[in-house]
Amino acid sequence: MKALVTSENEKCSVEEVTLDPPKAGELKVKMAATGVCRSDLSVINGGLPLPKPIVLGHEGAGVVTGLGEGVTGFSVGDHVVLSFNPACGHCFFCENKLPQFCDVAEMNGMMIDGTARVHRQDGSDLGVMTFLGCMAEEAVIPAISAQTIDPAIPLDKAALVGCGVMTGVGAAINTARVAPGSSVAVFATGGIGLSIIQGCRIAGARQIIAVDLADNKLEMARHFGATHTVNGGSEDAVAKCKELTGGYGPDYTFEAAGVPELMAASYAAARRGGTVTIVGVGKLTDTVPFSALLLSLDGKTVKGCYYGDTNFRHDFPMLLDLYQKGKLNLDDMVTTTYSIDDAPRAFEDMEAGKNARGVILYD
Ligand code: CXF
Ligand code: ZN
Repeated sequence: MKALVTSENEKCSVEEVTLDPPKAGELKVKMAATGVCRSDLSVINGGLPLPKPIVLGHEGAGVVTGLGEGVTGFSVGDHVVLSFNPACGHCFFCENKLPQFCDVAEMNGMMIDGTARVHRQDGSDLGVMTFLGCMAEEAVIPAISAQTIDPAIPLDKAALVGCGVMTGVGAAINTARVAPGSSVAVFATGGIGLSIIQGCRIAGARQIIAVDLADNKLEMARHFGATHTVNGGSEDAVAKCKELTGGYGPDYTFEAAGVPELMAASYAAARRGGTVTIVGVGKLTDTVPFSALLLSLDGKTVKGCYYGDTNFRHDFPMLLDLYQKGKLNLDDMVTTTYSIDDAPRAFEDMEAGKNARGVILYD
């Protein structure tokens, strides 16, 4: 089968690889669609330090074509959305209702049992991103990383729920718990930021301020529910957020780019007692300075957000139900589709800021 692989000396390329059958507790999935996320790019450029060579892809949906020994709750033909974090149900985090942090195994490119299912033509092992490696025609994945969905839902839209949409909408409704009638500001309006905006809209926010440097992104932000837009290149975004909220600042602010200066701006913009949610995935060595005085005096809450604090078994079907009811717009999130052969171009388009989401489709 074909898979998109990144190696030590090259960005990424499509390779012909072999895939083992599923072992105990695993599923084989014929991929229908895989979203292209900034974290895939981070694996390529080393920002996310996963061992290479590795098959990219962690935001996907497809159809179950095989079951490993002992798998229950899935059948061949089931439509599934993949989660980039497994949920074993038994570890410390799963038992404490924090399945987004399930640590059943180390995320090091191998499967949960420490071995590989994907191999190069010479027989050598290939890792897979987040136990999935779903930028490939087929994937063998842990059953505890999959959720069945209503087969009526188009898989190219369902795929987005596997990372970007879950992360963004979850940041608004699970992490920040945006209240109806509130004011929010979203700093950076790529795929995650647009999903945060949608989450805030669904939660009933009254005022949604989108901040970005690119006017095309701000236009998209309006389309998905922003009530105000601020171009941070030509305006002082923090001052503008305050001006638009009676001088106080929004009740909730979100950072969605992983950039320290934007994290500081989202902290500065929030009103006293407000909630600042950091969703962007920055660099391990980057730091954000806070005033030691104002941290106390302004009483703001700073929350980190991983995977929209999701319990994916509950949240994937919930988001897709919102989609089916016309409340969550996934259709317009998919702005360009690519064949697997064309997938490297999706990363060029991402760096050029062209897409809300690019999606790879398979035959
Ligand atoms: C990432 C977070 C770190 C592991 C891979 C996925 N999240 C979203 O893109
Ligand atoms: Zn992602």
